Amino acid sequence: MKLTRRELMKYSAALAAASAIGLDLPMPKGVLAAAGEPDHWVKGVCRYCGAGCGVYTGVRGGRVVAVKGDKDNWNKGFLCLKGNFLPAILYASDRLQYPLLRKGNKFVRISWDQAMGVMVDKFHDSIRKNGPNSVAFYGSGQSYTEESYFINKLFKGGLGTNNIDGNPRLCMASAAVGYVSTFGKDEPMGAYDDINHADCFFIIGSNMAEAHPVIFRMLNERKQKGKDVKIIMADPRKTLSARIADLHMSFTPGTDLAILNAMAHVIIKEKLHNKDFVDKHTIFKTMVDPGPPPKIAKVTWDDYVKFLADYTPEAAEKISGCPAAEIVKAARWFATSKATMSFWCMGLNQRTRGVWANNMVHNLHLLTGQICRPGATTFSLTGQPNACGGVRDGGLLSHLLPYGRLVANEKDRAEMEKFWGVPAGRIQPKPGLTAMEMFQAVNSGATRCLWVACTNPGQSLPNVDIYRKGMAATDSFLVVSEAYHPTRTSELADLVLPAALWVEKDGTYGQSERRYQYVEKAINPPGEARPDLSVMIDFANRLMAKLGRGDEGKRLFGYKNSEEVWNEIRLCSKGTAYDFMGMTRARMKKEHGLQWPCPTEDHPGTVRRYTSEYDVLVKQQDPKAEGVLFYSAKADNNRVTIWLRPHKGPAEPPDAEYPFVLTTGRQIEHWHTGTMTLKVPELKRSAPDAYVEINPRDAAKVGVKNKDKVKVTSRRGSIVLEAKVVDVPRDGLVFMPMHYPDRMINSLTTDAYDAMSKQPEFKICAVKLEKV
Ligand SMILES: Nc1nc2c(c(=O)[nH]1)N[C@H]1C(S)=C(S)[C@@H](COP(=O)(O)OP(=O)(O)OC[C@H]3O[C@@H](n4cnc5c(=O)[nH]c(N)nc54)[C@H](O)[C@@H]3O)O[C@H]1N2
Ligand SMILES: Nc1nc2c(c(=O)[nH]1)N[C@H]1C(S)=C(S)[C@@H](COP(=O)(O)OP(=O)(O)OC[C@H]3O[C@@H](n4cnc5c(=O)[nH]c(N)nc54)[C@H](O)[C@@H]3O)O[C@H]1N2
Ligand code: SF4
Ligand SMILES: [Mo]
Repeated sequence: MKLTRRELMKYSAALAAASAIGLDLPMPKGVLAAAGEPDHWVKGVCRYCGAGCGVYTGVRGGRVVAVKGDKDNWNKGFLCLKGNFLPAILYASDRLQYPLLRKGNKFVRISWDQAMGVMVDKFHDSIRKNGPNSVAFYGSGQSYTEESYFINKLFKGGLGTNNIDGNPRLCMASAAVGYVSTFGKDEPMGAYDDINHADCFFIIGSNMAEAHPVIFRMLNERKQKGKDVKIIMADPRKTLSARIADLHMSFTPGTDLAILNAMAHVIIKEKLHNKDFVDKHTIFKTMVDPGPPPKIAKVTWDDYVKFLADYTPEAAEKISGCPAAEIVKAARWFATSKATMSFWCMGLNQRTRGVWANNMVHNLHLLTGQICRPGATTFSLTGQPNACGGVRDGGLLSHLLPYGRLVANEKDRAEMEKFWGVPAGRIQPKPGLTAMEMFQAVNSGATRCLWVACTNPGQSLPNVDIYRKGMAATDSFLVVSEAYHPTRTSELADLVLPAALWVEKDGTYGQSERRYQYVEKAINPPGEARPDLSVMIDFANRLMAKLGRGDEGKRLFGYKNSEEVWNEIRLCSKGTAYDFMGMTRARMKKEHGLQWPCPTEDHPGTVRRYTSEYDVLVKQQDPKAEGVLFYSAKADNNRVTIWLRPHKGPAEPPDAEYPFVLTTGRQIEHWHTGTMTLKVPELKRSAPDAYVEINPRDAAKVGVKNKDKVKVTSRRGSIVLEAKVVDVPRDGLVFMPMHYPDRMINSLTTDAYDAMSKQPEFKICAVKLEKV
């Protein structure tokens, strides 16, 4: 079956564009016909983005031959381009089938028993000689919840090290810290259903049309049906998403903090704020000293108003280049609509002021009371399919413990030690290494053994060349669990473990709207590839035995299957703000996703949190409560925080020598490092190679035409790519997609990171351009 690029783009445009509303879009013609009719369908979830579309996988003779969208799930049967072409990723010719051990410059096939033996010896040796903090695990927002929970328990509860972090540190850390610092607990309070009720959408730093296409489809549908619906899009590129906006605010990258404060300024000046809501539910805070430890002071409404005085729309225009009149218009629409919903993604999170930017979006909702009503909500779009479930909720970050608990909190540690049945004092009180610190520690030799699973840091880390050196070094031991080989990380490994992929194993995903969904196993993995969970259990038991703690190992890590892990996870969430005791495996198999809190088996799940109308936990906290109760902010008497956050620019603004800003991100066809989607012929044909996107005015200045070769150089490296001259980026900005393993764009990006979330600034660095 061959689809032309035109057919493909027509299909994806039809899905994304407003004109498609109401159309039922089946898979492009021919996909099914070529593969044959499935003999049965297995319920699951798409492998890719955090939108979490429900899918059915069609199996014929033990092979996946088709997927179709789940009509009974939130996505109503729709899938985007990537979702529709999922089967091909299972059958790529570079699927890894056997464990491989490095011998000099070569990899040799070994047995699983040998592989586990080598790995256990290395970790054991390192722990014995250098202590548990000499080993580390780098995980993923794409692993199943059971996998992430298990490995977190092994490292923090079994081995006594907090050196366990994951790629959500590159992705959702600023959103998570943003929710926690404003509301006291992580995760959005609203749901996709709010799209159906909102009259105004404020979308900042998200290219939904390409990165969350099926959510974008819902937005389009709302826009078609609601004549007065307004869409504001704040992005320095006029993206595919921005084309449907009523107001596209463009600005110099890294200056939107000034715009957000100016919107608050306008709202208060024009008395468009909701005084009752502010009085009843909020307090004001400012950071007096960043520390560490940070010094925070409570301040007053008057202090906030005074603080905002400098942020007139005109002042913000000077800083950002965004016209003052647009800022005023956006502020008015935001405040006066019946219900306003905000979306954001990496344009805010991947910034050295990512947490502040998140706080400032929340500020606007709190100031106007545009929250906790249908359509009124502040909604962070999640990137990966299980960044919420496995990593943020499950606590696979070096400062977290499961379900809202913190490593640094004595009571939380004691609670988890008791729950896990490990001695008091086992969980270390100091947060472990965050992603970038972990790879710095690999470089310095402080981390001797690193296990990387379900992520490809040898391509996806910022300023990647310096970290590749550490990963390749022979005196450290790098284990990579991968579905394919070679990747830009597995090529550096000492030991490569073959992983079962997606429907070759079972497990739970937790997605953007607090929706948990179960992926059922549909087929067997190829060769000797195994589910990561089974490898983790094997490793844990062998290592504990070698450490002389075999009995403890059996007690803590003696699970027989993922359901046993899931049942422990449910218990671990019980009584917390996450409570999903009601999500039994049997129920998850039947239902089409459930949103937490879901405390009992007869509970339908929670569409909106923190309001008595929808959230049972409100009355549990206070039987008399009516309406909004931010029980997440117990420490502040259920009051959430409006933060005074000043504007601060990026770590590396352009200058005379490096006059352009480089931003990086996504295309609709491909997923991250391309290991999966570049193996799908249709997607590869449609988007075969990286390019540098530059607008016609800048192209003329540099003297390049469309398709000319351009050398792009930052302070860290150079790359030569074809120019794509299109009027998408604003003046002074160029863009590159991140998906191509033989085009290492991360040789250029900066590893400067946000002091609070430790998330790097992938979105902004300074470059120069030369025609080759
Ligand atoms: N097709 C596809 N979809 C995906 C993924 C994928 O790899 N491919 N990955 C998933 C993952 S893990 C993630 S995290 C998401 C990411 O989803 P998005 O964040 O929506 O995608 P990006 O392309 O990374 O960046 C979004 C936008 O940020 C803008 N931006 C750059 N600088 C600034 C700034 O200073 N301010 C503002 N406001 N905006 C700025 C860029 O111009 C860009 O259009 O996508 C998910 N979905
Ligand atoms: N320049 C630039 N760089 C970026 C970003 C950016 O915007 N710009 N965005 C950042 C963000 S938001 C993210 S989320 C990261 C993503 O970066 P990565 O996580 O490094 O990218 P992926 O390609 O998703 O890597 C997942 C790997 O797991 C493998 N895999 C798939 N399924 C399984 C499985 O079940 N088990 C195992 N063991 N392996 C499996 C895949 O083959 C793939 O190699 O990239 C970050 N890097
Ligand atoms: S929108 Fe995301 S979850 Fe849905 S089909 Fe596309 S990639 Fe998969
Ligand atoms: Mo991400």
